[in-house]
Amino acid sequence: MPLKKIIMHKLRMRLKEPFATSFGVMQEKEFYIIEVVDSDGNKGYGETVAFSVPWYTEETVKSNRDIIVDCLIPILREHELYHPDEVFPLFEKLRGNNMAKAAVEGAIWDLYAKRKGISLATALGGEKTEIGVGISIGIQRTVGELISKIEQSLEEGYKRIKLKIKPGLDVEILREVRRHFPDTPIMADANSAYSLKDISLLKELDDLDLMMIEQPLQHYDIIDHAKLQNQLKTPICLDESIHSLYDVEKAIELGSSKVINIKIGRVGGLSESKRIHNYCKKQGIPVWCGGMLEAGIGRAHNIALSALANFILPGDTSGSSRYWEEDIIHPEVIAEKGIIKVPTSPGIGYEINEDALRKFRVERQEYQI
Ligand code: OSB
Ligand code: MG
Repeated sequence: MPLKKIIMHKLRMRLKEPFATSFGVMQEKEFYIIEVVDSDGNKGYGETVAFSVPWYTEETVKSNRDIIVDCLIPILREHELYHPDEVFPLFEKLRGNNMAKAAVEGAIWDLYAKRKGISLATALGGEKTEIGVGISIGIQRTVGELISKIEQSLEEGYKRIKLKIKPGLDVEILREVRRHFPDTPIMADANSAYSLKDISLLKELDDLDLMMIEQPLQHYDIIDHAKLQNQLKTPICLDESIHSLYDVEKAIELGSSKVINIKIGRVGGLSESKRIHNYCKKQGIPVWCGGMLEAGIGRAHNIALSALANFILPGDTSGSSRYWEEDIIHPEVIAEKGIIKVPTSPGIGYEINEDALRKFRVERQEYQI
């Protein structure tokens, strides 16, 4: 693949409404669109998913930019690539910074698929033509507001409802929600807000018939999660604790997680996501694709990955209009009755909306390869 240059577009976009989790409230999203251009004029796109503040993992928008410019682009200058699977081992020499690595690798995957004239989903080995999706609802001010958000999401057809919880805003609220929606597939995501000291509270969640409880304990932990899983019927799903296939192997071996949330950025890219998917499939562990409040390019990558067979559970990739008045791709991602059609045109299958890109762009830098 004759890579010629990389263009980094820094964008700033405002969410339709604030998104509240146990770690904080987000209203604005800053990120980079990574555009890889080859000498034939083909273009591949990736999106950085770290937030401005390191409260989900240690990476930030700035660290993503610095690692890409100072470390990853120089590596690309030194190596010729034939297949995107070669990117992960090249970047593996550098510790961590998975979201920076994934954004660049994702752009190269898109470029590769476009050069081949196949969809990214097909390039990854995806078989599904459509994917089922759920929605993640942030912490609300009142239970009434939460109930109406859930009603609205169910009307829109989302296949499962994920609710963010934190200490003090958990069991009672979920009980109330369960009373209103006795049969709805509901899960809870704590974003690491609890510890084993909260075991009696966490056991109360076990009576609410939740699909799973996502990342209740410390953000790197797999030991305490195993202890907790031993005492719960409800499956635990790890999110923050999973940075690699290695982490998945150990978590499954220990019994820390019966379901895995795969986020492309968190695990360092699509190649590693694929390996995790394949391993979980062999182990009989269902996976789903998590989200990072992505704009259209990141969403498109999530959709392509979710076309792989073992993405059995609905993911967090809702339609573009979930977070954005206007997305940066054309067409926008549409979730109809909780279903997104996997694009069949080459690469990610969505075009950049150049007007929207210019509108939200606050910075543009080019780097020769
Ligand atoms: O834990 O999955 C998470 C959003 C930001 C940070 C972490 C998480 C989330 C979500 C929403 O749950 C995912 C999305 O809709 O993109
Ligand atoms: Mg989560």
